[in-house]
Amino acid sequence: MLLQGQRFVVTGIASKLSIAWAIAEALHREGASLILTYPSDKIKKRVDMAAEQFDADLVLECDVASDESIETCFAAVREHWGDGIDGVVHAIGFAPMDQLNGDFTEVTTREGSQIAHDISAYSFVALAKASRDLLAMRHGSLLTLTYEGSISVLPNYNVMGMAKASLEASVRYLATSLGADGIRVNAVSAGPIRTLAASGIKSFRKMLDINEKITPLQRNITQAEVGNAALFLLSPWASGITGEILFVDAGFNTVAISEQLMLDDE
Ligand code: NAD
Ligand code: 0WE
Repeated sequence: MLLQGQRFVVTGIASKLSIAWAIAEALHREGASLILTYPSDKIKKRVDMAAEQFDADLVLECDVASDESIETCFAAVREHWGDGIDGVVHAIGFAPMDQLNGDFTEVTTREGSQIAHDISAYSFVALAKASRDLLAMRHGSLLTLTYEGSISVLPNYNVMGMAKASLEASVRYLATSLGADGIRVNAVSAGPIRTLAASGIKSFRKMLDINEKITPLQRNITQAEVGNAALFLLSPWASGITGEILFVDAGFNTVAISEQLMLDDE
């Protein structure tokens, strides 16, 4: 019970496969109290299921495309936990589907780029603004989820790579801005996992197959492994860590040419 008596707001649950579901599960397992959020009525049912399973205090609407929705959400959080919160989890990413299939230069548009950056990167700053006072009261922390596509190129990740690079820079700027308030800001960079956000991505299966040939651990990672790393960064055990991107990718980012791919070619 690492987090008994601590309070977290978790965004980004859309199904049992969601990374946010596994983070909520890990936080709940360690005794934390939770508020869960959903972006639209379509998703609410799933979040209600999670709320029941993890004994959440509240389920609130929070569409990060709208400042008003974010403000209303955190007003309700403030109403419930007026003396502060210990953490906010941002597990949100979105680009229009047409941006994620095909040649980067061809398929990337101004509108697609704006949406990807707004929902996937700026929204983290927006959540930081809305939760700053509550986090400062208990020296809490912010956590987001990113992906290797911010640094190196993967087929079809396209404008999401730009948005994740922006998100990772925001982790560092927020960490510096909020450090004086005792608030930490970190990210987990997760390896590929089959979630709703991976469905509809052309040849995602193939990506997972190739990934397990490249990683030092010779396998893909699980949602639960991301949940445990997230739990650590959100916990007092990580009190000296801020502005950090922690890879939970079975070592993928450390390898340039894998032994396995050399063997396959012989
Ligand atoms: P997911 O589809 O389960 O989660 C994405 C979430 O974004 C959903 O819950 C969706 O409701 C939410 N969302 C979209 N638009 C929103 C809006 N306007 N307001 C509020 N919420 C909105 O998929 P996931 O893989 O669990 O993704 C969670 C995070 O993890 C994303 O940031 C994603 O980029 C990141 N990530 C995923 C992988 C992977 O391979 N699945 C790897 C690394 C990082
Ligand atoms: O960040 C992500 C998911 C990004 C994502 C996925 C979708 C699918 C549904 C953003 N927006 C949408 N919009 C939709 O309409 N990941 C890290 C998972 C992911 O997505 C990829 C990947 C990987 C890995 C897309 C192409 C290539 C690899």
